[in-house]
Amino acid sequence: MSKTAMNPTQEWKRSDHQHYMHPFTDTRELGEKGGARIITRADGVYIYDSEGHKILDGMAGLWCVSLGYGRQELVDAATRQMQELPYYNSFFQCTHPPAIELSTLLSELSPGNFNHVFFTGSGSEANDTQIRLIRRYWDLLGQPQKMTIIARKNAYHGSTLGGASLGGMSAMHEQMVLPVPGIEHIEQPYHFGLGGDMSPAEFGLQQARLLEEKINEVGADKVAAFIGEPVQGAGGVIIPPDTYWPEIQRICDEYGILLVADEVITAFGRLGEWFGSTRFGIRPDLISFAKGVSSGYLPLGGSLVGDRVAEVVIANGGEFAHGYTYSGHPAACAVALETLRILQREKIVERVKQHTAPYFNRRWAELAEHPVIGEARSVGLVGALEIVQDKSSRARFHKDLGAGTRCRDICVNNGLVMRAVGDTMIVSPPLIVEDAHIDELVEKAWKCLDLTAASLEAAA
Ligand code: PXG
Repeated sequence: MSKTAMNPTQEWKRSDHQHYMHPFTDTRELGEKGGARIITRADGVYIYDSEGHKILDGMAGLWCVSLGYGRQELVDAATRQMQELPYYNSFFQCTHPPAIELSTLLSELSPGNFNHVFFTGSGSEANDTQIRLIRRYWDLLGQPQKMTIIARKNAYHGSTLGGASLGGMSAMHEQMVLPVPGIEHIEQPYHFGLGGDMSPAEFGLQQARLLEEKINEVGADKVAAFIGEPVQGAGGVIIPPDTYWPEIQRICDEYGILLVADEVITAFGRLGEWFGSTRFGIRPDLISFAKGVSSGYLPLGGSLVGDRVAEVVIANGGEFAHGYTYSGHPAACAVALETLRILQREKIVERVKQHTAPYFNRRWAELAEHPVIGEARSVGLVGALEIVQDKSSRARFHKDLGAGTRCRDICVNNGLVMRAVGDTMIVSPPLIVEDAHIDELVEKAWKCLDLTAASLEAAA
């Protein structure tokens, strides 16, 4: 037996620290604090680390493993496709069955005005594609000055230059000269954080009307599009009040600007519908997708192109000078096809809507009773908890106490993946969770909040 096989964890941690630059990580600090947890296998809704700990995956990987781990059909779909045709491109008048079948199925599943798909390898590339499509659209219509895209603060649209520019993460902008020209940001519909004493309904309208103000500030003749996640995910599961999206839709319609729904997290059942837009009454012109389309088993993303844009860019626009080596990768498309067929066959989206989400929403709401929780909100199968020092004033713990990361670390050490965004804890479990898993999630979360409260008290 090799030395590594005998005692792999320490060896792996050392090599990881020396060679692997992790995404969104202070690599030096991680090494100094004992290194990364090494996940070696997973099954169903549980992941296992190299030291044998079993951990409930409350985040479905990174919002993506909708069908849970160990689905043999997905492995078989990838294997079959890799044996048959592991790679070919669709650039130079070629195509292949998985991309044809997947684009056809996506057109069937998406809202009625969507009939075309552009494939990418990720959600970031999907949003870069949207920028290219939006600008091409207005250019072809003879209005090239209409190039400003309005997005929101604290939105997450990816890590490429385009994605990070559309996103409203100030830490990302600070590390580059971002956003790229022609992207503006308005404030987000975060009621708990920004709503003060306003009712959610009033606040939703007020935040939506910021779009109208921004359009007038920039000049309606210069604004091309608005982009938003139906529910902001990485920003902390910001669920807009029900008044928000209808008002955004009204404004987009009135000014004739394109509406892009970034559904990288919210599509394919996450909110109990095939698309989160349906849940919020959004009628988008373009939809970005990734993650759940392939259940995270292989990387795949894309842009669903609505008829309004397709009519101009595809039917009458000539060559669209844009594409990736892995656009429509055959194995990724085969896995995505099988993912969508499993969702259909096992009626998982309907089950989430009728049973799993209502049960999760009910149980999650109980966490609002915890002494350090200022709000427990959820929609579909995403949820957030606001950790506060004082429930009535919503005052936070001192920043230096790092309440969120403290809670996250306590959770993972007690068998639960729950992510921290500042002092907001978030979950997004696999869509296939059973009631018993939801019970386990809520019970572990409560216990970990107790431990967090005690630890904060000791540290204060
Ligand atoms: N749009 C949205 C709404 C996303 O959530 C992307 C685009 C980019 O997708 P890719 O495939 O390029 O990563 C995302 C990705 C987090 C976290 O910490 C969330 C994402 C990615 C990484 C971390 O919650 N979302």
